Amino acid sequence: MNFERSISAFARAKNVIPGGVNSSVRAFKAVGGTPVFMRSGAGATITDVDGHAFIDYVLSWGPLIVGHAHPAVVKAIQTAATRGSSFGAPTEAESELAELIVTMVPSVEKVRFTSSGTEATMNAIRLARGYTRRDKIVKFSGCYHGAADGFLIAAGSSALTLGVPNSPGVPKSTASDTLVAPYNDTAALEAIFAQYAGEIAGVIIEPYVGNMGLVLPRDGYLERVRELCTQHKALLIFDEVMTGFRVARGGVQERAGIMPDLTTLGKVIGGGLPVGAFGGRDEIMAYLTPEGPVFHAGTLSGNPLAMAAGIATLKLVRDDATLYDRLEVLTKLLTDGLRELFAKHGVPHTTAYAGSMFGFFLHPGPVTDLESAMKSDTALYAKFFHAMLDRGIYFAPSQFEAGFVSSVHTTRDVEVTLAAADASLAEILASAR
Ligand code: KE4
Repeated sequence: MNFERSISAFARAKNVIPGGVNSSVRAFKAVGGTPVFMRSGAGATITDVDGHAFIDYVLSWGPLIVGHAHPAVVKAIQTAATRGSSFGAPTEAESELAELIVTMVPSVEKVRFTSSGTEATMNAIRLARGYTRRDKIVKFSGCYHGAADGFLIAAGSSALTLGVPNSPGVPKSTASDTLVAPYNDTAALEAIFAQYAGEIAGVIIEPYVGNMGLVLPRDGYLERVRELCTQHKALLIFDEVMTGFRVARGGVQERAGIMPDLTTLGKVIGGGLPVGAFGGRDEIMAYLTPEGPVFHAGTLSGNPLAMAAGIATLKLVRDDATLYDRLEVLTKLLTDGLRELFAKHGVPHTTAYAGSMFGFFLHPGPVTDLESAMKSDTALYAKFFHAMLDRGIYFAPSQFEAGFVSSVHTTRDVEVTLAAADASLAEILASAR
């Protein structure tokens, strides 16, 4: 494929934007080459500035569960825009989206909106600290909770890809209040609670991890995390920014039947526009200003256009009774097909899927945490990514990300994807001989 317009667009961008991108993972550092500049999306397809169309499994890193430019979402945004874009005053749209979330997410009784997932997790942590009057937070290596200082310790996603899981610029004083344990390791978490009993305000976890690649919890792991938080009166925070409305209508907490104390959300609830949210039991959320003492604010929190896109998306999710069954069937078809092809071509691999999320590592596995995820053959992943891109398939430009399927992906899309994967693997392995 000829990417000449992306190449010139990238050169232009780098004149005025550091690295030419506004979010690091987009820079293709993990896979090499020039980042593809996109022009439009429609349904399951995304088209770049050179006119190449791709079947899109990135879906803006998760938000587009009903695909690009869904007519109901576009109409909702257009209608809202004719009434003005922002008021800095409460609107009924915020209550409507909040009601949809409260109805569908089991543990959430009250919810506050922000403009990104990072803001949601930042504020959830402040709320946990204010509510418990404790300072320490536990996170898990390889999990990513956004670009706030306290999370950039052993962080996943592009922090991991770019080799800065502990970013410069984070003060030691901040890092000292973030404790890190390996995911899927109950003994390590038990040891942290034993050492810091009474100091831990909260444990924030991606219940299914999407930011190491997709890594699922061992049986009983999340239940033990819940028990330890209850025992030590620390708040359990499910960071469902990625898994919310993705692995089930009510996220992991519905699928696993585990109730966190706080939940952070984003991506799907904005339907592609900037929205984050944090929510939980009323008695905890009541600690937020102006009722309580824990401060929260945001100029564009609850923005009318973003609310309109989120409402339209969540109504589609709410009213489509078979959506999650269909998503799981299609995602399983894709994941099983990839596994068979990796085996056919003798490529070491392990795969996983849950709801409409999927992932694979080019390593025999099992992959249960960051240490095992890091054993994946990232050089081979980069070759596979580009071979698939050349065949019109857009996978995540990093091994340490998850893939996503939408309600408008079809069995035909999966067949085309698997045929491209077969040809890509054959090409890569032939050139390696
Ligand atoms: P944002 O601030 O990017 O909206 O959300 C941060 C965040 C919080 N929690 C989880 C579980 C997340 O996955 C994210 C953001 N996810 C990445 C994808 N791995 C966003 C892509 C990017 O950084 O550009």
